[in-house]
Amino acid sequence: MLARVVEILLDKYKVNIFDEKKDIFVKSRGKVKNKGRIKVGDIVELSKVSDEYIITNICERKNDYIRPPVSNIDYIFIVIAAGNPKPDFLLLDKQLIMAKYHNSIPIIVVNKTDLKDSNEISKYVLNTYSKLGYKVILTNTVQDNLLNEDLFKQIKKGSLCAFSGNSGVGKSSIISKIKKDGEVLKINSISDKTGRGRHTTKSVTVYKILNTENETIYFLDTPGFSSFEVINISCKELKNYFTEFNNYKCDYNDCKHINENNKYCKVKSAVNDGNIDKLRYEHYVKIYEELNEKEKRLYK
Ligand SMILES: Nc1nc2c(ncn2[C@@H]2O[C@H](COP(=O)(O)OP(=O)(O)OP(=O)(O)O)[C@@H](O)[C@H]2O)c(=O)[nH]1
Ligand SMILES: [Mg+2]
Ligand SMILES: [Zn+2]
Repeated sequence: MLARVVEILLDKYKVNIFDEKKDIFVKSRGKVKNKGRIKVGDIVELSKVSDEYIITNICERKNDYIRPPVSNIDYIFIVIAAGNPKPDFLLLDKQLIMAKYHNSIPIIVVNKTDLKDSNEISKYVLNTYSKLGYKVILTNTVQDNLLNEDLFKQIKKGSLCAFSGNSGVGKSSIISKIKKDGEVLKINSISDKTGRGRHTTKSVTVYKILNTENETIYFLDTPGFSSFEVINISCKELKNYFTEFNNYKCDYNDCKHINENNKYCKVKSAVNDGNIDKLRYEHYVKIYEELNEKEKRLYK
């Protein structure tokens, strides 16, 4: 019998049985545990042992995220706040890279657009990222303009949508606004003293949401993070994750777009001419250097 893992508790798992559409609690067999950690999003095989079901196998994953710790993600909603906390665009770019690596469809959500001074940030994100082909949604949970219904039409039945982003950007708030069955999530109250969250989400939880066709889709609320690393991608491959570079043909085929002379590097001259966003380019260089350092340490 197949089921989806929807919550991980101390010593058991809550799973949603595919055929019966109901949730039950099960334990796992030691052997499966050694195969790797069971994650929310996993599809698992259940077998009946005496009177109870146990997890006997983890089915092959479509993708396997470390941060947030989830698997089989179809859509990843990358949430930033237009203020409090101040948007971290390096973190956004890193998450976009990992979304592409994992073959999930990224959707950028700019939350807290009710805050004054949020306009400039909204405009920057719209201008920069829509142009690159990313879907951008501006929203806030204070007024009533929620994630628009159009979006729900696009999301296919049974899809897994994970919410990702640093602590306090409003992931849990957005999901509780969307949910129609009235269940309220624990919302992070940011402590004035430390600027850090007090009721931050501690584990991944799945919520069933109905799309406009009344079909079930799954929203995964995940714990926020303060740091994030690009992994499994080499510094050489990194440029393929910045699709805006593809429009320019540098004189050298293996141009890194870093130390090369502007005369030969068309990407660098596009940055100078304002045709490639400067901040995006700076993040490319920064992530390149981080990956390069890591590789040097590995092969030393
Ligand atoms: N002004 C404003 N505040 C918001 C908005 N959305 C959420 N907040 C507030 O932001 C704080 C953090 O919200 P959460 O939903 O807990 O944030 P989170 O991303 O789930 O945080 P973690 O669980 O720690 O990762 C709370 O005090 C919310 O009331 C918004 O649109 N506008
Ligand atoms: Mg939360
Ligand atoms: Zn170049």
